[in-house]
Amino acid sequence: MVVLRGFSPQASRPTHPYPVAVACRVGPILVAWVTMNALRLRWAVALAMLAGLGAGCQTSSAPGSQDAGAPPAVAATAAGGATPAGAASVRVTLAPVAGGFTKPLAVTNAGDGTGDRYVVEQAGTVRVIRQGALDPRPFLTLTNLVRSTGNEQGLLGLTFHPDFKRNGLLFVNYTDARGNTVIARYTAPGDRRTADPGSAKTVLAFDQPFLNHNGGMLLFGPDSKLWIGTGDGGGGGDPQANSQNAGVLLGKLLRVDVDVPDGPYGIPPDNPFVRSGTARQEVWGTGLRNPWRYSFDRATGDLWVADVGQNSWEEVT
Ligand SMILES: [Ca+2]
Repeated sequence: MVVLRGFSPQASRPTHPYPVAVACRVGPILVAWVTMNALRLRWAVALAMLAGLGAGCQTSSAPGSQDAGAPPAVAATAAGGATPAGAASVRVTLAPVAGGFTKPLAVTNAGDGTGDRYVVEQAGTVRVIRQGALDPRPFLTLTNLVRSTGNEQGLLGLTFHPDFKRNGLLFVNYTDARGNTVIARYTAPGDRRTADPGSAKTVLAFDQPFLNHNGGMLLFGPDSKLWIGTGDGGGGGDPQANSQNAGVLLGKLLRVDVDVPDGPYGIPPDNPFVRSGTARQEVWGTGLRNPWRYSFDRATGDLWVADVGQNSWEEVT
């Protein structure tokens, strides 16, 4: 995990060098309230738990992935085995909220004040928990577009426009029938209770050289820009050296502006590579392997990134 301070377009400076070993399997528990005393550890562990729910922590058949599942427990340890400051006071409570899902890998809300929670199923369905009960009617079904045969493929990310209540816009990230990445915008018309599968507008699409490391996270930052996490393309050990190559979209955090009148997105003028002659201007951060989940700290704006490790460690850096 990498912590990026203040989301300014400067080189990141890791400030919390302690890995967090977390549950990679939480059994039937899908949605859990995580209550801890330390604000930042709360986010770190919550993020890492989501990472564990998804492809990054599953035992993978993909080449180069040896991210075997860990026991269903949460603990925090520092590099070298020491306990990080504050970890002793961490308390975690898990409670089942809803069940009956198939390969759920993300849960989010629309920021619309309803309290509804949206659950992403890997095969391509978005379900909704309304007032504590699972709505039998899917919010969005994309199973006809999504390929999820690979362990790390599928409908991998969902986020709602900050002004969703007014404009009904949401964004998804999935691997298509050919295994390539598609980021698309959909609209939930009217009462917003379902999204229209015919409303798709492709925002960004790019090829995937291997089945694994497809990233998939989407999130609007406090800057109202869309942050897109991309894996290094896969294969194990980044054989194409994509992650450090700012000229490609793989192995990156991307930052784009979807609130533009022309085209699917614009480039924020303060992106770090806008004046580079060789880098992709969408790129905000390089050197990532498979940033499966990330979140902005609501108190500080810090960006926490869970970047799936190669073999031995899932890290907080
Ligand atoms: Ca891939």
